[in-house]
Amino acid sequence: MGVAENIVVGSHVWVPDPELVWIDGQVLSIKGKEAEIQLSDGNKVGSSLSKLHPKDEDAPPNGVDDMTKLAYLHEPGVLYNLKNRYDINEIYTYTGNILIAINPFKNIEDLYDVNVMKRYKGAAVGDLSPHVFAIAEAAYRAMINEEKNNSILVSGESGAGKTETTKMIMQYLAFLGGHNASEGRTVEKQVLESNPVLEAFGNAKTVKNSNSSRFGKFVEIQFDKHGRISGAAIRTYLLERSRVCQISDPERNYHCFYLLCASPPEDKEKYKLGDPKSFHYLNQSNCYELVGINAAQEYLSTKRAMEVVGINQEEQEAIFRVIAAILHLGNINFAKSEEETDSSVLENEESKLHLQITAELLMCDPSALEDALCKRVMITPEEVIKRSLDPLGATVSRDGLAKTLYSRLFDWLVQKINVSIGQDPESKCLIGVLDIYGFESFKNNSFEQFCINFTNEKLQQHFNQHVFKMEQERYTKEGIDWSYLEFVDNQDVLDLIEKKPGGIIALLDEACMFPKSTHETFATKLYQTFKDHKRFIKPKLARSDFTVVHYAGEVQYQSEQFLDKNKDYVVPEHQDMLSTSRCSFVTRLFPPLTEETSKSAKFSSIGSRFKLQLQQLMDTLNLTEPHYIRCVKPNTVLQPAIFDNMNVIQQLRSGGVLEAVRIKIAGFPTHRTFQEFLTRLGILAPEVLHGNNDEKEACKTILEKAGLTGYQIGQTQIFLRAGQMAELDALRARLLYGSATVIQKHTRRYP
Ligand code: AOV
Ligand code: MG
Repeated sequence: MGVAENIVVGSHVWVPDPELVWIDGQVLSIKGKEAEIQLSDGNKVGSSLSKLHPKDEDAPPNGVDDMTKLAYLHEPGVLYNLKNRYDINEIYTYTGNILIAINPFKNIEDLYDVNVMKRYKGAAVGDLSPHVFAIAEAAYRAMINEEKNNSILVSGESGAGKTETTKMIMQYLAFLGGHNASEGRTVEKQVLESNPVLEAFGNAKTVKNSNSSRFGKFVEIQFDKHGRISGAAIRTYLLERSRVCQISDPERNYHCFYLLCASPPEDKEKYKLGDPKSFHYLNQSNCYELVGINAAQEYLSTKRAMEVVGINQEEQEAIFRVIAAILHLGNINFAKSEEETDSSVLENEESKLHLQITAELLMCDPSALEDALCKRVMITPEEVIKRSLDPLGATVSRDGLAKTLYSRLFDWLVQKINVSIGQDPESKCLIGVLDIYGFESFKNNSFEQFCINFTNEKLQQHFNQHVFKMEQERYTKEGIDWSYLEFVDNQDVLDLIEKKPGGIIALLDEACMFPKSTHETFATKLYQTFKDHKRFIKPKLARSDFTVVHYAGEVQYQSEQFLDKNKDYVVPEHQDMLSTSRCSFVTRLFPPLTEETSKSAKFSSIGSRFKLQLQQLMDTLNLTEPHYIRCVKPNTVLQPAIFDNMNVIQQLRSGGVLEAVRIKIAGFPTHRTFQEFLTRLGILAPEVLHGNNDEKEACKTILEKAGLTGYQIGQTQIFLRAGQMAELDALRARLLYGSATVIQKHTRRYP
């Protein structure tokens, strides 16, 4: 039975709207399959009945704290429930076990202070209002009681609040599993202080978020048998490398560059730094400062955090020397050589100076640095020749060196933090917290988006399996049949991407290994291989673009840079030059190549390595009891108190929230205790209410009288299929008001 049958003249309905997505109104008249509707904004519109959804007039004006309490679980119901709550600063809402968090873009007073933590300690989910602490509490209790690993998976688009949410979770876990203040530099302090360090080096301002994480992160917090934090391990995923040498207005490079430029005079002197505007890697954008952030103070607090996580003064100095060297490196420019054609020399005195300083900071030989930037060694059977690069080639070489230096530095930081926090080999259990990039679809989508969306497909599969399992368990507990549940899987998209052999990543690796490949030959290969794949589309008119039909929608990828970006390749000349540095920190970043590694290091596939990392992540997650938090960004202007329906609904669709709702709808989305059911619908069979004490029987009679089928009666509750509550309400409305007279009657339908 469709929705249309439940809608009569006088029904309150949700009508599709191009701007608001859904708008409410009341049906004025129905002709055939068309309805005329009086909208709440004063307009009248016509709409096909099949497009309407019934609106629950009895829904509480401030919303319900769990979507499953909605009488009608459908898209407009979900959307407006969130909106009504957001308007009164209730940013958290459950959908069953999933927490939805809508970014308030302002500090909500007393939302996270220690008294709130104390209240949530020991409370069950649902006892108190929805909160990120309630989820962390549930994970901790489950871990202690069942001695099982748990995980909390935080997702959402850029700027939705994942990182902030993750920090709240870690803070709460440190509160529960912390040590005495007298114990000094404790594990939990180190875990918490790893955040500002990683943010300084791995976050940057983007158009979507002024503190955007440019890497994915999984933090495993280990606990001892007393439930106290005893160790931790941090894994990071795919840091964005291109940002180091290329930014566009109004974005910024990684925070650490600006912090260092704002360091005290003696440090600036030491690192030969000055105005950030003088560095090419920073002045490609006009944004140097962040609103509300004092870079000089941040520099000092980052150093303090580095100290806490065990990075000593000497190491800090080496790190900042490398950071400064990267800035100077970016200012080395090349010009055509007058003497040799197709070769390059340093452009001018200024470039020579920057080369000198870069070499000094990296503690290597300036002429070796110049050679590494401008020349390539060619080994022929007869001799070894040095070939010069043209100015463009030398610039590419320079940027490559900057990216390699930075990404090695970042990996070093992560590893160092891991070593100094330490793993607890005797740990009983752990809680993993995942802060990973959400689904992305831009005008231009490259290899990064491809990897990010691949991650999301993986997590979506995990999510679906979990939601599905939870529903089954709930039904089994009530002793009802769940054979209705249909499981929709995205395995086909995953196969398209990662299948070996023959998936997109495998074909990309093949292309990278074959010297004559171009992005065009790669794209052609994709078109041929997947011409009948229903998740793959060759866009009309496209010559090298391809579209993947992701669970969250279609994304068109530009293949131009896929080959380049997939190659993790350190130029041997760079490697050789840096491994001779007099600075032990730099040589540690570039250990000399052994015969073995130098061969295999020729081409290492970022895509394949990422796939492997993801598989390891999934294996870890599969051994845990997961908890999900879906962060939502209510607007694109990053302002408080603006709830943009269109934006929110897109995220609910792509973030799997509506998918979870869909799985619920496929089963028995509405459940009511016998008592609740009778209160609302007793009027449909008044005779059963008199003289009959068996609530279950009374409910059964009402359902039979209404002519419904397919519902289930559990031990304590009635389980209705989607739309059945609306049908019952429509019957009740007819009984109460007759038919057309209902128009304009806004009184509650029953006392
Ligand atoms: P993200 O992690 O999801 O984006 P963040 O956690 O960095 O997003 O949040 C972005 C900004 O929103 C923060 O800098 C805060 O200003 C604000 N914000 C987020 N959550 C809250 C909250 N609970 N209360 C108050 N303000 C908040 V990205 O890493 O870009 O994908 O890559
Ligand atoms: Mg983040």
